Amino acid sequence: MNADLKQIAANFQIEGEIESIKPLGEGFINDTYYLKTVEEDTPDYLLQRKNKSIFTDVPAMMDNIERVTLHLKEKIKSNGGDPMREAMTVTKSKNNALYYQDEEGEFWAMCYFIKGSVTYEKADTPELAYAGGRGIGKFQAMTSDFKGTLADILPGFHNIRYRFEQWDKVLAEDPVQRKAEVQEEISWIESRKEEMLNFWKLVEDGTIPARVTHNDTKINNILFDDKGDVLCVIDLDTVLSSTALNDFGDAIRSYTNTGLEDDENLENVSMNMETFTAYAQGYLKETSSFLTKPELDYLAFSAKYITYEQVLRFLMDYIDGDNYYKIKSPKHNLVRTHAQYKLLQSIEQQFEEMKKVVSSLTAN
Ligand code: GN1
Ligand code: MG
Repeated sequence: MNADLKQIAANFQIEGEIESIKPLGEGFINDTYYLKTVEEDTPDYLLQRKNKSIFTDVPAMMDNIERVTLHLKEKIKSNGGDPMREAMTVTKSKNNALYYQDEEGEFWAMCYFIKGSVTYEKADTPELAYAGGRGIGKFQAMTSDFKGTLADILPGFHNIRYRFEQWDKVLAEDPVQRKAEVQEEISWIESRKEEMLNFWKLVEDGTIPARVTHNDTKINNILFDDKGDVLCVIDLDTVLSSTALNDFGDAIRSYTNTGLEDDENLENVSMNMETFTAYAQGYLKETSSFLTKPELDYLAFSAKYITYEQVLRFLMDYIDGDNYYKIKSPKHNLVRTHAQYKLLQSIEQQFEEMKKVVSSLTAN
C-alpha cells in the first residue's frame, strides 16, 4: 500500500484499522481509492483526491455536498428509511473539516462506502433504467424543498452560452494546431448553435426554473442494491442550482447508449428507445407531480442538449491539447467526440418518438 495514502487517510475520523487502500474506478476528473478496514464490523471508505484545477474551491464544494446530504438524510429518516444507506455520508477530518489539505496543497475528501452496493457502467435492462430514473427522480423530489443557496462552484457548467465563450477562445488560440484536422467536427457544433442557445434562453429568463441538481447523472454515479433498486446517488461534486433537465438529459446520454461513451466502433452506438422509455417512466413517477409544463415540454430535448454539450466539451478539450479530461490514448478525446456525435445523431433521428413517449407518460 502507498505509504502516503495511508498517512493521508490517517487524517480522517476512520472507525477501525486500515487494511488496504487501492485505486478504484474510471473517473475522468478525481482520483478515487477504496479503503478497506481490518475489522468486519467497521465501515470501509472511499478516499478521493479532488481535482483542484477543475474544482477551484473545494471547501465550498464540500459544504454544498454536506448541506445537500444532511437535507436528504432528514427526509429519509422521516420516511422511515436508513439514512446511512440511502444517502452519501461525508467522513470528516480529525480537525472536523469536510476535507483534508496535504502539504502539497492537494485536497482530499472521504465518505462511507455503502456495503453491498453495486455500480454499473451500462444499463443492460429496462428494469435497471427504470430504477435509475426513479433514483434521480427521488433525489430531485427530496431536494425540491431545500432551503438556502448552493455555492456556484462551477460557473457555467451546463450553460451552453458559457461553453461557446470557451469554445470561441480555444478555436481562436488553436494552441496545439489541431483545428485544421477537425474542420468537419467543428461544423457539427456550429450548425446547431442557435438551436441550443434558443433552449438555454428559457433557462436564463426563468421559464424553466432552477432546482437542486446533480449534474453528472451517468449510470456509474448511482449505487444500486443487489436487487437492482437504487440505494443512493453518489459523486455529488457537481451538485448545483441549475435546471432539472440537465440531470434527465445526462442520464439519457449515459443509460440509453447501446455502445460505450468512447466506442471506437460507431456501429455499436445508438439511442435505445426502450431504455429511454423505461428511464422516463421511472423518473416521471417521482417527479411529474412537481415538474412544470415547460420542464416537461423540454424533457426529450434535454437529451439532445446534454449530448451536444458533451460532443462540444470533448472536441474542445482535444483542440485545446487535452487539459481537462484524463485520456488513455493520444486521440481519446477525438474518439469520444465521434462516439458522442453518433449518439446525438441517433437521438435526433428518434426525437419525435421521444417526445411522444414523454407526452404519453404525462397525459392524465
Ligand atoms: C466527468 O468525473 P466524472 O467522470 O463522473 C465530468 C462530466 C462529464 C463526464 C463524461 C466535473 O464526470 O461533466 O459528463 O466526465 N465531470 C466534470 O463522462 O467535468
Ligand atoms: Mg463519477
